Amino acid sequence: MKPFASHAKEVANWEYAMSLTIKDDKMPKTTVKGSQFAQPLFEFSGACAGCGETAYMKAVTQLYGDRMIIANATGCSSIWGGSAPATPYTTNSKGHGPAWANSLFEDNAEYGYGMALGVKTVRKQIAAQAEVIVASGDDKLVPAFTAWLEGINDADASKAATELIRSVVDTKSNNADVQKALDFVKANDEYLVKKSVWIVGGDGWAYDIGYGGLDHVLASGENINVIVFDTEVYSNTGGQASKSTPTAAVAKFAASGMKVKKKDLGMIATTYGYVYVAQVGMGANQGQFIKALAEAESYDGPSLIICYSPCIAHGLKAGMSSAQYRIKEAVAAGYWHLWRFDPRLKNQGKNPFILDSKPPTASYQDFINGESRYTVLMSQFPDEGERLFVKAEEDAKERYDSYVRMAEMKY
Ligand SMILES: Cc1ncc(C[n+]2csc(CCOP(=O)(O)OP(=O)(O)O)c2C)c(N)n1
Ligand code: SF4
Repeated sequence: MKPFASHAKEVANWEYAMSLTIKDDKMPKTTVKGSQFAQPLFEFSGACAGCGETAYMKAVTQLYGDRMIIANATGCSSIWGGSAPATPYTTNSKGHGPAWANSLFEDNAEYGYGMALGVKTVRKQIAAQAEVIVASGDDKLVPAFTAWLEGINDADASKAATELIRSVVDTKSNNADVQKALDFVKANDEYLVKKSVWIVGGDGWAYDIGYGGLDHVLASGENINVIVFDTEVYSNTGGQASKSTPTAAVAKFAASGMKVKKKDLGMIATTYGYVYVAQVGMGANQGQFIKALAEAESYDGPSLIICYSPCIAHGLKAGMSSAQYRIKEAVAAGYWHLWRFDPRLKNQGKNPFILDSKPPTASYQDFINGESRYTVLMSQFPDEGERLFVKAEEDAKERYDSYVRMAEMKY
């Protein structure tokens, strides 16, 4: 933090920057480069500097923010995402931006599921009214409503058709049923564009306390997207161990190091066969992350993306400014693995599991020695540290080997 006066000269630069227009139509947003020309509808969050969680959310809003609905589990993401009276979520020049809400820690998946079902129900009702309008044969109305019905589940097509509908929806009709239908469409205008529902939260929510609900919602087959910011601890309440905390890491309730292996939430979700799952690490492979986002969002079913998120609770020796670089090192050391499971590939006779991580090229032990959540164990309980550091590496290798086996399966 610096006194405002020392930054006053930046006001003119800010004003100039704000006068520039967004140029997001030069290349597809689903590429790394294209995504970064799009306007983030998430800015100025209250997270710790370098927080691994927020960078993911910023990118999601660049791709889908103008039609996003977010159900946020309690945790850091509900604090940096909604530190009243301000919110980092914002709108574009058309006034469109994410709709955001936070219910409880324990019911967030169900909360987002309800939102998805609610949106689906209203859109079905609009579709029924649109059919009445099309059946009337009214030349002025039919093209717009036909276009909307045809593109109802396509984001770009529904956006274009929504503009057409808005240009004719105030037409007065002598047909009472058509007039009633037009009134209904106008009253529910905000649901015309296809929505993108995102259920987000931390590992304490997803792996532990909200897991029953998350499992229920993934099993439902509904078209929802889930993002888990995996900091491997309950960050917001000061770093308690969750089922995501890896062997040997020291956390509250695991003061002499976590004794058991990290839960593989992603692999559990793949057992349904119809859930899209990805494990990503932005700093290790931005392309893989953006690809996973686009695949998850376009999948007409449940999707789960687990994002490795460095946190102040990790005690990075290189400091939080190295957070993205640490993700890269985590993947190189075989500490974190990148993969995707796309059920659509099965229909093409292909293996749905794609291992994006290469075999480790760096030392696992060097990696964990870069974080005080591990080194504190060695200094306080050296014997236990020796044992658990070896086990931690074995556990990570066992996990990677299970992915290799999945990737080699014949379909
Ligand atoms: C049922 C319930 N238990 C505990 C809490 C307290 N609580 C609020 S946020 C939080 C930690 C969240 O951790 P995580 O889901 O990992 O998210 P992070 O903060 O790491 O992003 C806890 C324990 C709560 N709000 N509700
Ligand atoms: S405690 Fe961790 S997850 Fe929470 S805002 Fe800070 S860096 Fe991010």
